[in-house]
Amino acid sequence: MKNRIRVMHGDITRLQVDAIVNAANPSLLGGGGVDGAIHRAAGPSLLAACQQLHAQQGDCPTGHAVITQGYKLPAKWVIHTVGPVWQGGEHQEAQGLAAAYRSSLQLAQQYQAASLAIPAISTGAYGFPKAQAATIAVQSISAFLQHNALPQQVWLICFDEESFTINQQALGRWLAQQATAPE
Ligand code: AR6
Repeated sequence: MKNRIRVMHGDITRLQVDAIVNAANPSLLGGGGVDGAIHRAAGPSLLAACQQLHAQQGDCPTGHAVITQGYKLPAKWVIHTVGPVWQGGEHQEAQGLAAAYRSSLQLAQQYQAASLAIPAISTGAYGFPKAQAATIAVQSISAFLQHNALPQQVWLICFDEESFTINQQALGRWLAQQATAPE
């Protein structure tokens, strides 16, 4: 179990995994940050697929996720989730972020993705404090993996050095807690 979550420094668009998660917005029509990078790397077919999903389903609410192909990306699938916008912490932001991780993992499992890469959802333009977000990410992912065989491997991908350190620390704390927890 403990080796099934790893923190990695890098660009999510370059990873040879079954599925990557996009930190999207409710319109699903692209944006800046990791969303912009994924759309650029995947090519225009991704936007067309997202437009079609949006036309069918409307806005994607916070904490929900939808899936498309990866098109020109090395990843086969892109799971688009919407994290919460940080509004001070009293607006269910923690629950929304946990739900975004959970929904993404559920779709990965449904599409039989053995390997999944997830960015630090909501910690860029959406302003979620990075340390709190990292703790929620590790807890949400581990809770899911405890009850599910797929995905086998989850990578938390950090684009900047600060996020990398913070997420490594959060994973380290969680592993230490597991080591001392009673059976
Ligand atoms: N690979 C991995 N992580 C990345 C990459 C990359 N190529 N590029 C940026 N990040 P953000 P949010 C990191 O702002 O806070 C968009 O406009 C980045 O350093 O991409 O959920 C959407 O359309 C940060 O740690 O997503 C929405 O409108 C993390 O990804 C809004 O931004 C998330 O930052 C979503 O905001």
